[in-house]
Amino acid sequence: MSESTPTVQFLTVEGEFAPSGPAEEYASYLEGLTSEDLRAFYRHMVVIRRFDHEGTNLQRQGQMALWVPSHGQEAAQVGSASAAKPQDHVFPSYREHAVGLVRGIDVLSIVELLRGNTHGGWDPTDPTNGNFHGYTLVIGSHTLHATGYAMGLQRDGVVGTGDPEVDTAVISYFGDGATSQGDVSEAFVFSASSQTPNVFFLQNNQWAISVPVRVQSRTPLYLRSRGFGIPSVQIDGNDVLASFAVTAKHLDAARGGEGPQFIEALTYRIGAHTSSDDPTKYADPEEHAHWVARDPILRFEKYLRSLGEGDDFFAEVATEAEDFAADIRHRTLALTPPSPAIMFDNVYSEPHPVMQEQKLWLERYEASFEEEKA
Ligand SMILES: Cc1ncc(C[n+]2csc(CCOP(=O)(O)OP(=O)(O)O)c2C)c(N)n1
Ligand SMILES: [Mg+2]
Repeated sequence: MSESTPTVQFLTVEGEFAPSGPAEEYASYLEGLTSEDLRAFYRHMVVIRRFDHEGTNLQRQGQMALWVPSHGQEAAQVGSASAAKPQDHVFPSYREHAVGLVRGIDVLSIVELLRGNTHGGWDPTDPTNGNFHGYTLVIGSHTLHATGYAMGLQRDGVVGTGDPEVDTAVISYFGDGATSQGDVSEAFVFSASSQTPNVFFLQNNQWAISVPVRVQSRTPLYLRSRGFGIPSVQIDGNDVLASFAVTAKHLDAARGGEGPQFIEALTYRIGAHTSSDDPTKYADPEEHAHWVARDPILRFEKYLRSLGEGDDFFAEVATEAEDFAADIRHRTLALTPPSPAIMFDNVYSEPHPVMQEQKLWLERYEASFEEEKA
């Protein structure tokens, strides 16, 4: 990895293929991509953006308590997630809708989680969920979970065997604000000490709610891991090819037993932090416009057109995204509230007398309303 600052970029803002920064170190990872892979990158980015807008709409219509937008971060997420192998494990924070889509979860379960219908959303141990672990709202805490999981993989003997079907890595996603948390520093310490197969993927979207990144760090964030002995690289996070190639290479290194790796993807949170936030109170409209001009989807569309992709394909994807959003809306409106009694079910792994007592109390309490009516 390069010691100098240049950011890895393959696609310019205008969608031209012009590798810059230490891009050459990663170029071979693009060679295996087929035109079907490139179309899938585009399709995933467009579908998840439409899903994200539907999420905001549904929250505004009272269908969810909260929505966490991902608009603007599609290339960072789709590129990196597409670089992971099926056996790899993924530890997201709470904005990684596109990563979940690529890993194969039914993203309706994100809606169910934010609606309060479920406590966890999806079961990460279910093989159909792509080793996509639960969303984590406690900032940075899951970098420790990811490190612990990677230490477990070492003990299972599935790191550095040289067998591409066996070797496994862990990728964790977190934000610029999270790098100020002690948990992330602790994860770096344990990961570097044990040389675990972790890729730490930072989406620097320039904001931690209303706190801009410049207030949180005097140095570029990709430099932070180096003091812990973790090599790092900064990429243009709005370039899906950079995100794919760089993550693919560093996941390979992690699986191969070369220890932890850190990637800082420069991107931007185009929307609000959550549906409870109003960025017009603190965000600079000029900065916003600067990043809108660097939109990851438009850039990739220009690139695909330059390769000969025509209107039919883009129209087909637009229709697919509309249908996807309509299906999410339809299934959200069909959700029924769960029984309040399920809140006791997974507090402990085994039945517990205090939980049992509280569950019975709630049942009697609920039944008292029926008695009142009778
Ligand atoms: C330990 C902890 N402290 C504070 C919060 C409140 N909080 C929620 S999101 C957030 C900002 C996180 O910013 P960043 O890591 O950049 O991620 P982003 O939301 O930008 O994706 C904060 C401080 C929290 N959820 N957990
Ligand atoms: Mg942030």
